[in-house]
Amino acid sequence: MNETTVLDSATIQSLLEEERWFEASKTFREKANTNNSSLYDMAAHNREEFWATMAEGLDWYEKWRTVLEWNPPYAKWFVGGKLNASYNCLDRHVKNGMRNKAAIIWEGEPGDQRTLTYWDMYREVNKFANCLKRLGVQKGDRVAFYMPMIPELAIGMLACARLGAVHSVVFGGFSPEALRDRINDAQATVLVTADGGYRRGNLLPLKHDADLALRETPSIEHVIIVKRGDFPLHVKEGRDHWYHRLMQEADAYCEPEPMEAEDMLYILYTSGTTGKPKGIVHTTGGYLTGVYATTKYVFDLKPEDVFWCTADIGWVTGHSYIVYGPMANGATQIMYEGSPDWPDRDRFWELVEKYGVTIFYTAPTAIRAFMKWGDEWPAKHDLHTLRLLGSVGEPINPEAWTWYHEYIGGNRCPIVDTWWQTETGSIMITPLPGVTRLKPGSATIPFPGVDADIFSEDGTRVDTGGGYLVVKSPWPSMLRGIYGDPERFKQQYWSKYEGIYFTGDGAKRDENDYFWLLGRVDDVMNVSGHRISTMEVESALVDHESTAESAVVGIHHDVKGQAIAAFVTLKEGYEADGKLEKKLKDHVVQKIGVIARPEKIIFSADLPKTRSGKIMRRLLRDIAEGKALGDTTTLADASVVEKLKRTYEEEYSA
Ligand code: 7RM
Repeated sequence: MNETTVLDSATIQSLLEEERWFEASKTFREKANTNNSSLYDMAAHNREEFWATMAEGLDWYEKWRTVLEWNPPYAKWFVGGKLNASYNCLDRHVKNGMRNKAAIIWEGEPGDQRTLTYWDMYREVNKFANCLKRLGVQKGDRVAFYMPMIPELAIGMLACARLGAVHSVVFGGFSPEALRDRINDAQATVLVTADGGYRRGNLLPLKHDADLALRETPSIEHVIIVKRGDFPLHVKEGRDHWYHRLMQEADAYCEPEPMEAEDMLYILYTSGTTGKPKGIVHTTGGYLTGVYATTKYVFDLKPEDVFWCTADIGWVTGHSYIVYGPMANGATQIMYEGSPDWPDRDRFWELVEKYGVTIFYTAPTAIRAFMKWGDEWPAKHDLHTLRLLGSVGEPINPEAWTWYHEYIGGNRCPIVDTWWQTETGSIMITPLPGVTRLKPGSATIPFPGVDADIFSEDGTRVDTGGGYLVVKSPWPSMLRGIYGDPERFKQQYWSKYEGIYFTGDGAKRDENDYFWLLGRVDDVMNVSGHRISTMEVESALVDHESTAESAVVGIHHDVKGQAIAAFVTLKEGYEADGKLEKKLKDHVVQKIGVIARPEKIIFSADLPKTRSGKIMRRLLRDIAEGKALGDTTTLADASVVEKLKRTYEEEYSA
């Protein structure tokens, strides 16, 4: 790594350079689902034909007439085609000799276990679809879910898909207000919840919280309660139904509804920068094609694999890479209810060993926590079954990448750093592990058929260096809109460049045409006219032996416009003092250059994160500029930022 690049205030400067290459072993490449350039070549030759070939991996009742109709910003894929997502995830496997293959190996936080085969899932989904039907749910109706990580969540979603009902899953850690707003926006008629769930040994009283939301959700006619534990709750006669009671009386088979490819499959809310959450809309044929193809080729998924995506199903990662992608591929997977540090910091590695996990997909925030906790936790377990690792959710800095590669992957497993969004539906920029050589910290190149590019402010292509990440052509799993808000859809994603999807992320392209994600463009700092990405300064800090995690923000500075403030979480055993502060500043200067020297370093035991684990720099900016805190409702733990604010004020008011 060294200092680079000329200054260009129109784009984002890229200052860090990573020079190491990694490649999958010869055996891995020989056995990989794809190990040459054929998919890239096919897509480069004819993108639509490539996606049509991918769609042929699904079962269709009727084949499409037209692959793509594109009226920017509205795309229709596989027009005229008919299919059912639940059929593709279940029936076809049951019919093809996989009836007794494990679909979901589930473990609860307290240690309880269940294994559901494809036949079990098929039977449960059919019955639950009949329960929903009996309560009046029809094609197109919205069904909300507010659930812990238990198999019934996947069962419920697939039951909706079977009927053609639209699911809207609200993460179980959200507040009653957040649930209420999302139910009302979608006008859901049924809510599926549970008595509760376990998190770090505590009980999440889901039905109790749902009841608070239900005071102000007039569209809800029925509530279904799954019994997870023995959590006290109130049952409202007529409205509330126990899942197990309904299931006792349900018929065993429910004919899957043949859906138009463009019929809605689900809505998933994602919090935008301003207040009101956006209901991202995904449809059936294109979405399923995207998640099916990426699961198969990015994760190199084989029938014998044990796949574990650690995300909660309440996020898009769980929708695409627990429910639809792996199940459309007939995968065997692990589903775990709880947190990685309960009862101890090796819970994940215990599970990997116990179930012989072969493919492990998690987020950088988790990897940095593992680093902070120390190598001794994974070292207690035999992780030799792992053959492929994945990362998603934030840029993974080279230091964390290297740690993951060595201590979890035993220097043996390729790492797929997968860039995508709720809006993109499936993975967009990623290595194919049997084909693409890896550089730690780079998500490498676009998946075949994905027309991603980097633009400068005026819409010209950035050949090498930093700019805005865009997608120039439609792709099958792209969002079809924001539920009930076409104006916001256009404004948010399609107004920066005509007919081109704007991701909101910054990225740079290196001399090998590799993409490096630089974080949200709203977070980019401007120091003396130089646009510097948060990610690169954070990477330089985490590169220091003492630092586990960091978040940097630009704060007002009379002379420079902005100065850099860095929040730093130290690894176990390091002391926060003035000496270390100076060392860290010098380290950034040495790695990047004097331009990136942080003005302030603020040591903090925790950083404010969203409930899906992404650092919220906006709030750190408020703290460092001494302002009142902005909206904190999407935080995982609001006390972190309150505490940080108090410490900061004490320190800097003196
Ligand atoms: C899957 C998911 C989307 C935002 C996205 C980025 C960031 C996600 C990566 C990443 C760098 C990655 N959906 N992001 N993956 N940044 N490298 N591999 O996270 O809708 O919740 O978030 O997450 O900023 O725009 S999401």
